[in-house]
Amino acid sequence: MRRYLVCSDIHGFLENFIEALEREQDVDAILVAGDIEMKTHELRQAAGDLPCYIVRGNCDYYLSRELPDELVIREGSHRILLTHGHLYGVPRIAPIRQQAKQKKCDMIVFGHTHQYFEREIDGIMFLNPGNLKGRLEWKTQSYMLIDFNDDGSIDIIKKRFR
Ligand SMILES: [Mn+2]
Repeated sequence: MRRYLVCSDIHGFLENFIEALEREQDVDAILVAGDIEMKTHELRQAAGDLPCYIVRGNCDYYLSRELPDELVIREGSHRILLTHGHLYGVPRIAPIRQQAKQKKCDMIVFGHTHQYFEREIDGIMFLNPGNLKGRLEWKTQSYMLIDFNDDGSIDIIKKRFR
């Protein structure tokens, strides 16, 4: 089994990202679906040796040379489209689904809405981990774990951060 830690919309709250990582010890890779609002190297430094895939959100306009708008990540038989979602008008389903089909992806990880979401639609798994923005009292943050099992199945685990 390989476990991914998936988060989005950190909006400068590096300490929340670090804390989520500290809580999850058995992680093999990290996906960040944009709106980091910090320097890319700060995030990468916090991720340490773990593979860390980051895409750019609408609030990361100043990182256009460092971060791509989207990535396709292969894990076993799965192909994951990682993109913030604003370019496809999320939470609208159709445009981002079209892109996933074009890229032959069976999973989409996006953010932007700050709302946790997991649903299989038309054979594609739509996943939004919610947001890691804000301080203790906000109590709206979440992230997600994806377990890629050896038999090819996946398990999605919602993690409330506060
Ligand atoms: Mn956004």
